[in-house]
Formats: sequence, structure tokens, C-alpha cells
Amino acid sequence: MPAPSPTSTQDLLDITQDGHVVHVRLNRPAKRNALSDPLILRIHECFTTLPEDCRAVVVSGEGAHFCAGLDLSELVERDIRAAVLHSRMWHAAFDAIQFGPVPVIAALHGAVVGGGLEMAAAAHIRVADRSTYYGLPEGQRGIFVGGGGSVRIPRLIGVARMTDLMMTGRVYDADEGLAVGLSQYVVDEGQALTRAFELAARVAQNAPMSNFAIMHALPRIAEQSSGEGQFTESLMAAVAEATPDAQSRLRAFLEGRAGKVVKAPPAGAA
Ligand code: 1HE
Repeated sequence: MPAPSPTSTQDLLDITQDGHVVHVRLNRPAKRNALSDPLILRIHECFTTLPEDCRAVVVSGEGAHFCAGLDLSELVERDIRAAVLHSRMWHAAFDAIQFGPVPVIAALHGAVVGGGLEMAAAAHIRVADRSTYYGLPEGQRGIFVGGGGSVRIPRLIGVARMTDLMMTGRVYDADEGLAVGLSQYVVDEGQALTRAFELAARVAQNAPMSNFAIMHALPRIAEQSSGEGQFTESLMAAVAEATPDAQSRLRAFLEGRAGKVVKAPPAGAA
């Protein structure tokens, strides 16, 4: 496998590309990857200028933690308008993750707290290693979520669980996070990146239009009424089916040239 080529090595965000997969690493380990304004702006820029040949992104954090959330040292007194604009800046950055051109897989370890959890929630798949823990300490800090967390996190775990996390300062470990739906995978400590890259390689082989439909149509359909949702589904299905990619993949299966759906090997099997 060729060595990943650096496409940008700016301090706050380390971006490398290996084939069709781009690796975006939060790179403020001394501050536990706390999300400062410049870092949020870099995240927005990065996810809105992904290379043409990128088919999937893995996002991770350098150092002992994925992300300590909002950089609390920047939380100076703001007037109300500035505070709203600040939150809207976060929304734009994390919307660029969720509603960008390609799927994003988050590899989590250590603290995934506050705005760090809001960011992880914008990814499409979350892989946590066993060192991972999740918290929303906004209640203790006297603030509220502002990076889309109140929209995305209840859709993953429900309003009651998010209320508990925020009000009581409860912290979920990796297995609890898996059980409630914060992550889709838990792996041994130090293995989250490996698993995230395996998943990204698989996701990158899908038809780009299928991935786009999954990312963009599914969450919107979930917000629609049944009737509207089914209508959106029909339109999306027709668009995806009409692509040359779909046509050639369907032909490949019918001619016996494509893989079948197979049962996963039992856990622990080689
Ligand atoms: C920070 C931050 C930060 C660390 N902003 N500087 N987030 C929080 O409330 C989480 C606050 N952080 C922590 O609870 C802990 O730092 C951690 C559990 C994440 C990591 O602990 P540890 O022992 O590995 O590191 P540390 O010694 O606490 O921190 C190392 C340095 O990072 C230290 O700075 P230093 O100059 O003294 O070395 C810390 O001050 C600094 N640091 N976290 C600023 N968050 C859009 S709304 C979103 C709302 C939120 O995200 S609220 C949650 C904020």
C-alpha cells in the first residue's frame, strides 16, 4: 500500500489521502483537540473542499482523546448576536460533515465530550475503541449545546438519555455508548482507526450515488411524514437506479460476476 500523501499539514488539522480515502485528524493534542474558532473554520473548509477523487473520509483525533469539545478559553463574553453567529458557524462546519459529498466515519477514543460528541454525531458511522467515553458537560459549564447536538444526538439516543447526560453529567463508557446507539462499533483499545479504514474502504466501493442517497435522503425522510417519505424514497430510488453505475452493477450480479450477500463469520473466528 502506498504511503498516504499529505495534502495539507496545517497545524490544527492534519489531512492525508490514501487512495480514495481521506484521513482528517484533529491536531491540537496539547489542548485535547478542543474546538477553537480557527479549528472549526478549518473543519468547514476541509469538508467543503474535499478532493474530487475522495470517496470516503475517516475523522479522528491526535493524542489521548478524540475531542474535549468547545475551547472554553475562547468563551469570552459575547453579545447575543455574536453568540448566535458563533453557533451558526459550528452548524455550517458540522453540516459540511453530514451533508457533504461523501460518507464520513469517525474513529473515536478517549474523551468524546461536549462539542466533540456533537462533531462525532455529524459523522455517518462511529467506531469507538474501549478507551472511549462520552459526556455532555454543558450543564456543569453553564452553557448549552450549540453545534447541532440538540438536533443530532436525540436522534441517536433519544431526548431522555441526552437530558440525563446534560443534567447530571453522566458519562457513558464505550460499551454503554454502543448499547444506546452513540457508536455502531466497539473495538479493542487502539483499533478504532484500523476498523474505520476497513469500513471506509468498503464504503468507498459503493456507487457514489447510493452513498449520496443514504447520506442525504435517509435523515430527511426520517423527518417527513410517511406519505412524503415514501414519495421522496421513490424519487431517490429512481435517480439511483438510472445511473450507469447501478445498471452495470445489476448486470454484474445477474451474470454471476458480483459477490453474494454472505453471513458474517461467528465472533472470534479467524
Ligand atoms: C481545554 C479543554 C477545553 C482541555 N477547552 N482547553 N468541554 C469540557 O468541559 C471538557 C473539558 N476538558 C476535560 O474535561 C479534560 O481536559 C479532558 C477529560 C478532555 C482531558 O483530560 P486530561 O487530564 O487528559 O487533560 P487536561 O490536563 O485536563 O487538559 C490538558 C490541557 O488542555 C489543559 O491546558 P494546559 O494549558 O493547562 O495544559 C486544559 O486546560 C486544556 N483543555 N479541554 C480549552 N474544552 C458549541 S457548544 C459546545 C459546548 C461544549 O463543548 S461544552 C464542553 C466543553
